[in-house]
Amino acid sequence: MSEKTIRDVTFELLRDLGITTVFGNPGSTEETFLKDFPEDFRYVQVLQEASAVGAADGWAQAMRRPALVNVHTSAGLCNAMSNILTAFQNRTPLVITAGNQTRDMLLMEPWLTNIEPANLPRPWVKWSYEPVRAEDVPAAFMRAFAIATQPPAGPVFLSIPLDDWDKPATGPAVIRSVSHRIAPDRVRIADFAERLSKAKNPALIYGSAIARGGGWNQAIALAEKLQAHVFAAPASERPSFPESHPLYAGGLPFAMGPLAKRLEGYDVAIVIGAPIFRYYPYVPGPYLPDGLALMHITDDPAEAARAPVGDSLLGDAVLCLEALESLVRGRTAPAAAVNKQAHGMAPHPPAETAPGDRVLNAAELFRTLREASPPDTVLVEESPSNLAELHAAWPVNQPDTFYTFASGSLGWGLPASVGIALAERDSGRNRPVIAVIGDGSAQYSIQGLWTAVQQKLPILYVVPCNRQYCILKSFAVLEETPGVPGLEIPGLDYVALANGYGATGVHAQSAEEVRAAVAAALGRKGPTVIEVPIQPSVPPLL
Ligand SMILES: Cc1ncc(C[n+]2csc(CCOP(=O)(O)OP(=O)(O)O)c2C)c(N)n1
Repeated sequence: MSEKTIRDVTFELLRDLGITTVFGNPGSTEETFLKDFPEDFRYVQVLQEASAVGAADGWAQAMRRPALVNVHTSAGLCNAMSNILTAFQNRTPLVITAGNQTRDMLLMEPWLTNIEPANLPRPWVKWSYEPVRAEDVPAAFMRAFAIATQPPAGPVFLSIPLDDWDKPATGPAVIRSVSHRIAPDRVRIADFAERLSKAKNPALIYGSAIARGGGWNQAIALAEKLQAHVFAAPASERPSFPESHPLYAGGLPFAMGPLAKRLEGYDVAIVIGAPIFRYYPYVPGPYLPDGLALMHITDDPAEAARAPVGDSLLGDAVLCLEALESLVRGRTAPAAAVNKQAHGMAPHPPAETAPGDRVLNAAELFRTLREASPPDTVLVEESPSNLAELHAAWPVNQPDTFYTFASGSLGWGLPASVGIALAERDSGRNRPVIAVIGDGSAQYSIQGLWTAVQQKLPILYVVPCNRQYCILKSFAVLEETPGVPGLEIPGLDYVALANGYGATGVHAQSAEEVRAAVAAALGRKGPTVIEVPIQPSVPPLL
């Protein structure tokens, strides 16, 4: 027996693994873990668990490191679930922990018992576990870290009864390292390269795994060697290719029929680092146009198995790009000029407004925002109906300057931008962070603002206020479901909400007011929320 407690040994393990930041919201079942919190650790306090996981996700992505989150038994875990689901689809390595009741009482299920801790977060974690013995807690953390960081990366959950922490440890923790990238099968990648070399008109479909792996240069090199058009995979959460590059053809639509139509004329396509395919509305049609052969590279066997079409190869997106680039035969003839299309949604139709009562439309707002913000600004997006306008006004041309969520579960962007801004400061990059969050979306994890204030993070939140769930109105047109209640959201005052959390709240209506508000926000030490009314026109979904 060592003199050390389970807590001592676990904190030593975390320190050795480089995990010294804990995002959390505490309860009585976690105080035994947090007791005598070590001075070299940092506790990022968050007021609700969805925001804790969102902030940890943003930080982990922007730091390219796993993050630790501590939430309150089953209650906190339930609050956290929407953003755990998102972290799973974002492929973000998170170790999420919660306390549980005292082992002596668990059998009779006292207050706060997490009665099925391993089941509760499933299926949105890669692994969930409550150690059978207190002595197993440090090794369970090591296993959790290994699973979270190995491909495909993602969240894991550990439940720890509150009386485990002061028990004696059996010895020091065993630290291990694991690999983070899987190399492709050599024979199969050579075959994929040959198929690309022989193609008359190949298309490259790049997914977020390339961006996560830091593979922009490799992505450009393959496209230029092949002189192939590049599409962003539908509803990509991270761009993997410069959007102003002459070979960039835009984002693929997120529905079957339109996606297949967009790929007409290509004979070979390869999806690298994305699912086949991330659809949203059901628009029947073939998966692929006639005559198109599809290949798929992913580091996730389940994603490969799920694909309805295509031949797959397991491997890390960036290692595969490098291998393909060295194996393919280059083309000298330049690719045909691309007919570029904006991402996802169609643009808003022009709205009729009376002169004198002019509010900006989404396109005008985003153009103004882009002009008013520094070139290296990091943009976080959660503004469902305004995607086409945002991507048109704000082409992403530098790596790691755009983040959104892979899941469609609202409430990620606001807290994620807190983690991303914290990472900008921790990494010394110190780029400005602007988050465009719809007036509906901003409500799901609004208390993330408090953490931005407490951490003195100079995030600029821009809330385009159309006072409705606009995208659901677009959906209602497509699905032919008139008369749906609950699509208007009047009466929200984002200036008051911002001030209530200690942030600076500003109302801006004209382009000049937006420009002035952005300039003032960029000079502040803490967060600013700019509420901007926009025209409430409803765009077609596709
Ligand atoms: C957690 C969660 N709840 C509900 C929804 C359904 N939903 C999708 S978009 C949307 C409206 C978003 O409103 P807003 O942010 O104002 O964007 P807009 O559509 O008006 O551009 C809702 C409620 C969701 N996606 N996620």
